Amino acid sequence: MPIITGAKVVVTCPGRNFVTLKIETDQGIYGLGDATLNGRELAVASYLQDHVIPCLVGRDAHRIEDIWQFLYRGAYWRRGPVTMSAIAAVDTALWDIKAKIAGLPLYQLLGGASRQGVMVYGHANGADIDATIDSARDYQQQGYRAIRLQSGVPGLASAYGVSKDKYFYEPADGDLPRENQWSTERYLRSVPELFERARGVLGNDVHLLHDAHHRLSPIEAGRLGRDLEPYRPFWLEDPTPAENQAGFRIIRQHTTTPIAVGEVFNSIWDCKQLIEEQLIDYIRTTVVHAGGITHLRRIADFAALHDVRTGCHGATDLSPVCMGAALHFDLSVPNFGVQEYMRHTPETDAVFPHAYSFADGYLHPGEEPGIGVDIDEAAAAKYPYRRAYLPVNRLEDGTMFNW
Ligand code: CS2
Ligand code: MG
Repeated sequence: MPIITGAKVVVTCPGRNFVTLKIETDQGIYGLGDATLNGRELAVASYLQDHVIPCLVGRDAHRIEDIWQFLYRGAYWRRGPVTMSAIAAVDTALWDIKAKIAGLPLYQLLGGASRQGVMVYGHANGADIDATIDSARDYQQQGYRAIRLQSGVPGLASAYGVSKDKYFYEPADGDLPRENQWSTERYLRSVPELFERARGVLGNDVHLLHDAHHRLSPIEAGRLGRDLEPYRPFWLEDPTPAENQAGFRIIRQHTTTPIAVGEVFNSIWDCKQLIEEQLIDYIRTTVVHAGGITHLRRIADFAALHDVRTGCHGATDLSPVCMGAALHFDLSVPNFGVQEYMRHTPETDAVFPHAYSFADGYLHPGEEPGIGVDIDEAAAAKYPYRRAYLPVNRLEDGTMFNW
């Protein structure tokens, strides 16, 4: 059995911060886990370095479930994004080790492939509707079968998901939180026009998605969902903050537009009511923030009982280590829906060489043993941590709001 001999936390910033856990064993085989929590990276790095790693040394790396339970129950202070990201990193690294020792790509240990590839969605965005549709046509020409549309809002200086760069979207960009201004009324007027014009240009054979990014009330979300129904969106994401899971009953009363929620969730308990009352159609939890492969499989199986499919988060602030692990999960999970795919920059890809590849609108994790992602520690060392925050939002009257 492979004994854990040590572990290290690698913090690097090739354009944005990433936190990676590397667990080493007495068989010379190591595993990687993503531990990146955008805007709070050092909290997870310390949780791992100062509290988790001392407990790992000497343990049997094959005992993934036992170590998961030890870290979850043994923390006493259960759940939360920091704790569950740390547990996720350990879990992912141990699955990486197990698969490497077995000489198999991780998906083979999760039940084998359930599909030939993982359908992904790209991020079309622009300062206005015309620019957003141009961006969407670019993604369609690249072969994407699913495209998210995020456009600037007339009268607002900024809106969620609109990137300064053509392809790479990174929201955490200030060494103190940048203050944006928001108007739900302006936003609600602009999205139906975006979708009407996009459908007219892109046609009906491409899935179109949209992220409301926690900014509506349930009744506003019901109205937007109903306004978008003629354009058949694949999903409306994060329509309203999801602490109040019962609030989604109001959305369901007003629209058949599919709902996707969960990228900020970190355990099955955050989404239990949403799933069992079928208040959502896609669960967005992902490997790095929801306790790793082990817990994500539990969430997916619970979702499958209630006709809810997966739609894992895959933003640039989730490292290629998370993307690689997620793709093995996606390839195998029976109730797969779609995988988000915000491409990383060339600098990031150089720090994290990986086996996954894109073709014809699908990603595939590759056939390398393990998760098929590595870290070049010499390259990582070239990019020291740089504090960065996600923006905050205020309404036009100055009221603090949701970003
Ligand atoms: C977004 C993310 O990808 C998404 O759906 O909600 O870009 C999110 O804003 C970032 O991951 C926050 O760090
Ligand atoms: Mg989102």
